Amino acid sequence: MSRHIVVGAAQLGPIARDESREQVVERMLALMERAHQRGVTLLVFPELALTTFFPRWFIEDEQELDRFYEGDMPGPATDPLFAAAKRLGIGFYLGYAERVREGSQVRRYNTAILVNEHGSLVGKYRKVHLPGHAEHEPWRPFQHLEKRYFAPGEEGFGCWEAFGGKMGMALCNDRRWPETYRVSALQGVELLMLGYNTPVHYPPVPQHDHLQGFHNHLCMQAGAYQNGMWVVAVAKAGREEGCDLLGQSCIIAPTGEIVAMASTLEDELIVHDCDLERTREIREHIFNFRLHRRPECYGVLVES
Ligand code: CDT
Repeated sequence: MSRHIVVGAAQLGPIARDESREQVVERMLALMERAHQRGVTLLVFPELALTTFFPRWFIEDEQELDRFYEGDMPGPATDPLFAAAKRLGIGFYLGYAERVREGSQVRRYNTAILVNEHGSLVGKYRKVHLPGHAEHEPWRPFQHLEKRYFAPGEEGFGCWEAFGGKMGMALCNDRRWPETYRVSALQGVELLMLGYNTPVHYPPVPQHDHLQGFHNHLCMQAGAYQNGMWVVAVAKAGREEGCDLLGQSCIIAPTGEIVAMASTLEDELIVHDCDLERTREIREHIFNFRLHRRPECYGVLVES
């Protein structure tokens, strides 16, 4: 028995600070069209896919900051993505900066949504692990102010039934944490989608810069294998406003093998025909949670 889903990873090259939503959406629509031609029914876009990676700047002017967030999803600029989903019969995962009014407060999240092949919202995920710092640190060549510009997601990791399988969502830094995969797998997730923006230079520990590509794949291949799930990881890549962002978007099988990988730092589509039944090769054997897990020995994981 097999359960196939043709998945595309739509890597984006750099987005300039003054690039409009319409310009970015145009690029995304071109990738959707190409994906459709290759039989893709689920297309994964990066984290904060609609704008430049703005946490690299300390922005004091609220109005200027708000330019990078979406109030409505879909809104006038993003509606064409939903229309294309419906027209082409292709669902998508999209990362964006979300601004919502909660009572009298404005809250901002680093968010991803899953939209189905009819253009309807399936689910929303708000980033759990926010990296970086909250205050301006002028010693850095560029900032990483996610802790300032976003509130951490409170709902945690979910599992959404769509595309004939069980889908999970995460965002960027989440991929480095084993809990992301395990909490998702325990809910039955068979395919985890995640978008990322990863600067090649890490100012606090620059001696690791040459390991960025290795660490990227290391954690995701381990997460895929140890939890028997497909992982679709999609970069915003290339030199963006003077900051180099890692590429190497990839699709990883439940065996931990990379089955497709981007080879440029530009807008690029990679595709793989994923059989969701392959999760069983791992889940019914080496990592059969029911037979072999010992949660009674793991208490410290949630107590500390
Ligand atoms: N976007 C994001 O989460 N980026 C981080 C950069 C390293 S921490 C400053 C990442 O984990 O790739």
